[in-house]
Amino acid sequence: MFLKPDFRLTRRLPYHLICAVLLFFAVSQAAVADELAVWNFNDSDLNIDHGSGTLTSNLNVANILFAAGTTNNARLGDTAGQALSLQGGTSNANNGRNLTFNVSTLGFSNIIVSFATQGTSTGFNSNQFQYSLDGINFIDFGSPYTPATAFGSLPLVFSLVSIAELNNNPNAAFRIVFNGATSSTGNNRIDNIVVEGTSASTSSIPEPTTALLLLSGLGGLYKMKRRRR
Ligand SMILES: [Ca+2]
Ligand SMILES: [Ca+2]
Repeated sequence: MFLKPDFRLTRRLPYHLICAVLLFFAVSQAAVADELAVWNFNDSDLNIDHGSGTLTSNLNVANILFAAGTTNNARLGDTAGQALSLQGGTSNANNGRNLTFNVSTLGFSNIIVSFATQGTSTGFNSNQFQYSLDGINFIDFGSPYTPATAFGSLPLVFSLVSIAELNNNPNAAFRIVFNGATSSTGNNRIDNIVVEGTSASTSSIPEPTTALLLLSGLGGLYKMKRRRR
């Protein structure tokens, strides 16, 4: 004996529910963030690995090194590979110096910066994240952070969604100012720096009128189907 699917059940599905599901998918699509810039350091350099942007540092060049990385915050299938490793330097000369990344956010909003980090006991233990609207003047964002002793599985996340001036800004820039190192070889590792945002093309949640049109259109289709029966 064969089991027959009960199509009556499908017919009874209220079209409101179908519309709600369709709208849910439309809005979900809107929430998808795109990576504007990713540095995975797997090729042991400061050149960007996905997207576009520039990364510079005023630490002594001898103290800008690379060491084993992590998959924490890795994107687009990146492997752990290498991570950036920044040392305090002779006489802790690198305290107060920084890592700066310039990333145009043209066409994007809801900017979020994240990265994985870890530090040794004598490495930089008081680091300030900053952002810039003009690429020249930097503004503290949040309190200084102390890196964990291991990368772990959760990245540091700085949500700049509330800073509207960072949206669609060709001069947007971000900076980590390092402080608190107490030995020349004390260090912080950083891996998988990601700048992401919502693109203009996917950020448009249907306006009420559009949603209404969608609903009435689907309603019409449903009625036509019913009349045919
Ligand atoms: Ca890496
Ligand atoms: Ca690279």
